[in-house]
Amino acid sequence: MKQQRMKVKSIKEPIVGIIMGSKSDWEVMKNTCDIFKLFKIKFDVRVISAHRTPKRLEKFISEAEKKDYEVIIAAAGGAAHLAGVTAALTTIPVLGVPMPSVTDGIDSLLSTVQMPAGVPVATLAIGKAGAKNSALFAVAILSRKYPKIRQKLKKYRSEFESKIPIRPY
Ligand code: RP5
Repeated sequence: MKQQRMKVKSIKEPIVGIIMGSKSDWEVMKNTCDIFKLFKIKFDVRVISAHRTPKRLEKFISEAEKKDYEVIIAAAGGAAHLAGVTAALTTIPVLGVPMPSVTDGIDSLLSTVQMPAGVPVATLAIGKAGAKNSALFAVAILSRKYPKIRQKLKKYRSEFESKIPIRPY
């Protein structure tokens, strides 16, 4: 049987979409963007709310499908349904980042993580750690397809390890 060659597209165009429910989420979510900048991975970042701007969400998802995004990161706080609704509208993998809120983000975490079986959202930690890890998780996904990203991720991990002190004082 003839082997099919997998077409790996060039990564000059964004392959990651980052959406957040409010401008007030930016302080946390800029940490996600900083990681992608470090890896020189292009992304598209927007304020989109599942309940405040549902039409904007539909439009974004249809563009993401057309542009063949490989991952979408969705951050929201409170009764956080943005990641779940996004996952319902596309088969592009969705990573959810719960934003800090009036209950320290516990409401956001539970709203994002507790997806009933069938439409998954891979949920990261609340706040800054989740924001950074969402990007690193996306980088890990992309690294399976793009060898340059894989090399950079390995370098990043080894530098990360070398910065951890041996003693706490
Ligand atoms: C959510 O409501 C947003 O994701 C944000 O975390 C939270 C509060 O939004 P603002 O009232 O600050 O706009 O939809």
